[in-house]
Amino acid sequence: MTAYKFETKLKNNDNTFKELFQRHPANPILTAKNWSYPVNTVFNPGATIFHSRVLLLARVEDRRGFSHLTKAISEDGVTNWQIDDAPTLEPDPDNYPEELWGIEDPRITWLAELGKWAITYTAYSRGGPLVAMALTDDFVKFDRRGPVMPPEDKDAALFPRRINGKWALIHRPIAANYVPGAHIWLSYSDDLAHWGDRSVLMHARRGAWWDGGKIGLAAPPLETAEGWLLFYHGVKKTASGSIYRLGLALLDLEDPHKVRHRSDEWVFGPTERYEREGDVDDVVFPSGLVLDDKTGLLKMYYGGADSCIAMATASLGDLLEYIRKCPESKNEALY
Ligand code: BMA
Repeated sequence: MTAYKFETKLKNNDNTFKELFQRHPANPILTAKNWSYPVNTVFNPGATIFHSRVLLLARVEDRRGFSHLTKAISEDGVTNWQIDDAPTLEPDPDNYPEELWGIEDPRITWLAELGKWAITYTAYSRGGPLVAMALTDDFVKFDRRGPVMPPEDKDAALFPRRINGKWALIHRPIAANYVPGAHIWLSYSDDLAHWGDRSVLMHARRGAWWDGGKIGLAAPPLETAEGWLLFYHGVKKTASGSIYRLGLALLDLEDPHKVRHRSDEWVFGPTERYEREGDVDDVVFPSGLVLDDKTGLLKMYYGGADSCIAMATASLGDLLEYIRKCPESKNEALY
């Protein structure tokens, strides 16, 4: 019989698991109670730096079950949030029919070339969830670009700059009634409107894996000297529901289709009460990152159990040291 070989890449000297992310003691940092109008839940926020402050664009679910986006701004990214007292970006199904059942899960990318932020979000259309995009330079007025990918597709974000002359978009289509599995794709465009050169970037693993069956982008890809750091969620189906956790991968800087490394184990998962119990139990859903260039400290914003917004910090150096030790990715469809 062969010995059990798996060894975590994250070990303390006493053989316990060494956490890469530290939850903020003030978690959850935002809940429906912080809103000045009645809402069901707030969760899964996009994040960016806006005028030297942390700006979150929260997914807010109203008491019909439909979502809209509302911004919250804070100096330290933890306390004293200034929250808009009405939805910042509301579904507009009269002009954008794909937004019939709401808009969800925004990811924010600063596009220096355009001097604008791109917000990629899920529009919940009659035909299923699809990827939509809006541009803004002030988070007050939004220039909607409509559907970018047809249903079913979500968990999308742009890379912050062109790669080999083209914009690149990560997204996650699902082929219903076909080979089970939801995988992360990469598509390219010259003009942010017409997308092509599509291919699978990373496959969901199968069987017992923590990311067996379904994966999707978490926060937008982060450019580092060693490659694009990819934060992705993996879903494990269990008898009592699904568990949403976070994994990491490192993509080649100039050819992001090359997955250099991929973590075998998850690096962040639901353990706290506000992550384990809520409208959807056992979900951490990171969707926004803010990096302090001077200290290398990352703030990761995430939804907890589809019911609150929480934050955890990590050192970018630690994340890179970890992912470097992870296996080279074979990017195979079957594990
Ligand atoms: C996913 C998305 C997320 C949600 C998660 C868990 O499919 O819809 O918005 O947080 O499910 O419910």
